[in-house]
Amino acid sequence: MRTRMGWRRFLRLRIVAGTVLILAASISLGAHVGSPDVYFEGEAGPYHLYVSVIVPQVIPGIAEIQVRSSSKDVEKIEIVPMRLTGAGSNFPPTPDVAERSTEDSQFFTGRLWLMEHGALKVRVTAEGSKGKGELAVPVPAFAQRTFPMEKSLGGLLFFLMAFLAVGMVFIAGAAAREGNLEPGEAPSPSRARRARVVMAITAVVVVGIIYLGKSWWGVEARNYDRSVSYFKPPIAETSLENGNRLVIRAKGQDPEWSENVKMEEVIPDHNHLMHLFLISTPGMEQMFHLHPERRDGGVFVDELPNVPAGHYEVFADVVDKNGFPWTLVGQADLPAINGPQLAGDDSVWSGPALTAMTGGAGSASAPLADGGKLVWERGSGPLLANTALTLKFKIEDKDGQPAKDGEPYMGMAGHAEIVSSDLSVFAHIHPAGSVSMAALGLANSGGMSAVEGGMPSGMMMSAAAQKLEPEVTFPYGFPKAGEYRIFVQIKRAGQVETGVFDAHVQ
Ligand SMILES: [Cu+2]
Repeated sequence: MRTRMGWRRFLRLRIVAGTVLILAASISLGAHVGSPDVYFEGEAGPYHLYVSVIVPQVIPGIAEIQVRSSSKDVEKIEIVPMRLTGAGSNFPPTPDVAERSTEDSQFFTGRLWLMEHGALKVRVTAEGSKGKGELAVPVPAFAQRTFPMEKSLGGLLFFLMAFLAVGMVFIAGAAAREGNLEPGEAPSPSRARRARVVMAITAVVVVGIIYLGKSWWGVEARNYDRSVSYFKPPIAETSLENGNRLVIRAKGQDPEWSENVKMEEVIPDHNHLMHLFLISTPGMEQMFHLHPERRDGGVFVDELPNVPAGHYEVFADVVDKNGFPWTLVGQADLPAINGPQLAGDDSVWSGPALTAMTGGAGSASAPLADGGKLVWERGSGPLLANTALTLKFKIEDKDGQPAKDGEPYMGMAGHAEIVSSDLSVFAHIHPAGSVSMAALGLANSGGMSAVEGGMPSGMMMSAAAQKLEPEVTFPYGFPKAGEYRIFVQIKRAGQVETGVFDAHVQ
């Protein structure tokens, strides 16, 4: 009886220890590099919402959801996680009600368990005086790294294990020696001998169980490590052919990646299968935003334009068939290249090297190629890491007037690329936020099919349809403190223009 109690405690300990390992083990990246949280702005029916999803450090883990309504008439927000595509994307579990802030009635927060890796979405339902509205925010969920177990916790668990193991041996011995003695009877020498044999056998069994436990632990930990490397940014292997043809091959950091994620099956994301960024390092004086073509075998190629010789960091955005966004990362050492004129949606910027900025409020401005400028309205106070922000840029023409000749660039009012000086962060964001536009299309089409051109219906703007406002905004949160360069790209009168800002984030 006592032995069975010991067993149960031992098993419970193993379960506790296993849970601790799993919880301690994971974290998550995403569409971008080093920028896993999701910032999104969009319409839930009649309500305009800013949604932040702070992804968990572990999968399974808890995501924090923050929703801000721009109007006062939202009474209730419900949130629920679902798969982005396939079975399950149309059959949500019961949603959670987000808690309304007592200080700020337009702000709602909630916590959701994300149970699996991969392309998920959080469906947000808003209810208020104008009725009900709904939107879905794509969330790439994955493990980012493995935490080592804390030394003190490991020591405590080891002590408990040793205590239980030794205890079990003695309990078994005592049971064999004294288990069915009459009251007052002393154990005979033969019973004592039998007890020693039982203790020896128990010791062997206990050591065996501990060994099996360790193997199981090892398998779990290895699986976890594999999933961490699976979701690390895949490698963009680059080579140069025929003088100016850049060839890009994708290779996962885990062998299974290349089996699951096929470049032949990536889906278009705002008009292109791949958005390729070449950024000269370390100064970031050159930035190319190009759109390679896919060849047989899932290889991407780009006929490079004129490129100064130098070392370039390569970031290549693709979205897999399940709507999971990947940024391939690589390097290219390029000679001076003479290539064709830029065409289509391709663009280039060159300018001064990244400068270390001191934090500060107010506005900053960046010159545009036609003599106009972009003015960043930063508001008051320093830029804070891990804080939901709206990056707002006014567009002025060469006379200092609000620009009236703005046009959509690849269907949107603007594109921004945010790169940290140490290259550990790369994010390609839009006025809808840090979500992949292709994933956003899937999230809001019931996950049934890819959306035309990789844009959510209703968000694709035709160039002729309207002249844009002389301002562009991007919801975003910087993932950590440091120096950043922000490339803001807009289109005016048929020309893509890029304004560049350096920012210090605290
Ligand atoms: Cu873009």
